[in-house]
Amino acid sequence: MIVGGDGYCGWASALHLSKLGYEVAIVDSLVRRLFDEQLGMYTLTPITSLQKRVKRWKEVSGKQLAVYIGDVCDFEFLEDAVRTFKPEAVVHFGEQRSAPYSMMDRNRAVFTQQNNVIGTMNIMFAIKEFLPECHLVKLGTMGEYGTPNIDIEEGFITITHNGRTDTLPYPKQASSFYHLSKVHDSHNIAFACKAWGMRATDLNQGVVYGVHTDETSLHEELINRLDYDAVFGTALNRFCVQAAVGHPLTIYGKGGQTRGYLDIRDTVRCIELAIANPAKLGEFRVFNQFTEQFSVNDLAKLVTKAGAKLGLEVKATNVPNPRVEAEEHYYNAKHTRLVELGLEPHLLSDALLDSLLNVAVQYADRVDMDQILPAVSWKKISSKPKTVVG
Ligand code: NAD
Ligand code: USQ
Repeated sequence: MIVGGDGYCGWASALHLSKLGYEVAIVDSLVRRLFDEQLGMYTLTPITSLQKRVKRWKEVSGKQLAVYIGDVCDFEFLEDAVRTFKPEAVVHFGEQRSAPYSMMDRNRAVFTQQNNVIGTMNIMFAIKEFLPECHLVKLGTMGEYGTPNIDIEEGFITITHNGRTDTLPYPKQASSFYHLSKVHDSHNIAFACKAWGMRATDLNQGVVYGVHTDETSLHEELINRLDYDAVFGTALNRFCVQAAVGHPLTIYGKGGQTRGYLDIRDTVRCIELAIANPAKLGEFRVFNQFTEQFSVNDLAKLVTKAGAKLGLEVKATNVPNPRVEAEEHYYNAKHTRLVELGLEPHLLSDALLDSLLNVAVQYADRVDMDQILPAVSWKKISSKPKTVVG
């Protein structure tokens, strides 16, 4: 059961698992499409309705995806979906996932934490009551750890303090109300594993880039979303679109911000590996799900070089950082557990940058230049609703 299966990571994962022969259900409230409407921001790629996507997948692959449209914060809806479909694993992508969205105003900050924390708790309760053997695979984020001045471990760190030693959850220093919602989720899930014997894998995913996977490339109606706006667009995807339309690359502040990144083709493979190798009953596992780390300046250089090869003259600009975050810092995060399970990373290559830039060029006429510069400030967030229109 893929919760959030109409979204960027969820759609690609649902098709990948379906192709592998898993029986797959998509659960989604379609709230993400509503945010796009409300903010007047649209994916670069023209995605079709979930109904059309599912029909096309049946025609292309012969495989049927079950679909449950509803909100996982509504327990009655979730209970019905879980009792009908009886999943062996629930992959939970279904959250409000934008840091800037969560920092727009009080309303959206509260919505983000309510939607994410309660949705996850409902899934935990549904598993406990109806399917206690079911494996919860939960999408967390590398941003739960922040940017500490020591190496980041995979979930836990062994500390010796006043002569005694223990292995403890790695300290969390999230830097938006969105990233904090993931911290709260992780704590709730860890507790449920301990208290109820639930099995769970928390995938602390880095920033995802790319658009095509083997399955979404099979037909234009299966195309995935590619966000480039300043609210939902993420760094490398944004830079490729900016390069394609001749907008200077928007480096926030000094550009030394370093994060873990991965190709969407590796996201789907990581989900496959987590499901095929489930946690034990009572176990709370944490995997850091990324393949390489880059600073924003590194990404800008790579995109500038790749753009030049395609004849694009790419410039970069340092815009005042709308976020509160370290702009120069140490960063060294472990990411071995998924590789140990068999992940063979698609490292960021010229070929991928070429293909992403080409997709951006192909759909360049869909780009709304007004959505590129950031308009959400971490410091200026207030209780007054931000209407954004105009
Ligand atoms: P997305 O916004 O494209 O998709 C999320 C989907 O979940 C949407 O289709 C939305 O309608 C649905 N949803 C949200 N709340 C719901 C609810 N209460 N009930 C049912 N459906 C709901 O996001 P994405 O980029 O695919 O991210 C998926 C997950 O992966 C998120 O949890 C995100 O935090 C995590 N993640 C994403 C990235 C990234 O770079 N995109 C990186 C790390 C982690
Ligand atoms: N950044 C720029 N310029 C831009 C966009 C971003 O310099 O035009 C910088 C940001 O300031 C930040 C870094 O790039 O330092 C990453 O920002 P991002 O918007 O690409 O990613 P982030 O806000 O962290 O969120 C994304 C997803 C989120 C996921 C997270 C993984 O939206 O769902 O949890 O990546 S991680 O970053 O590892 O926490």
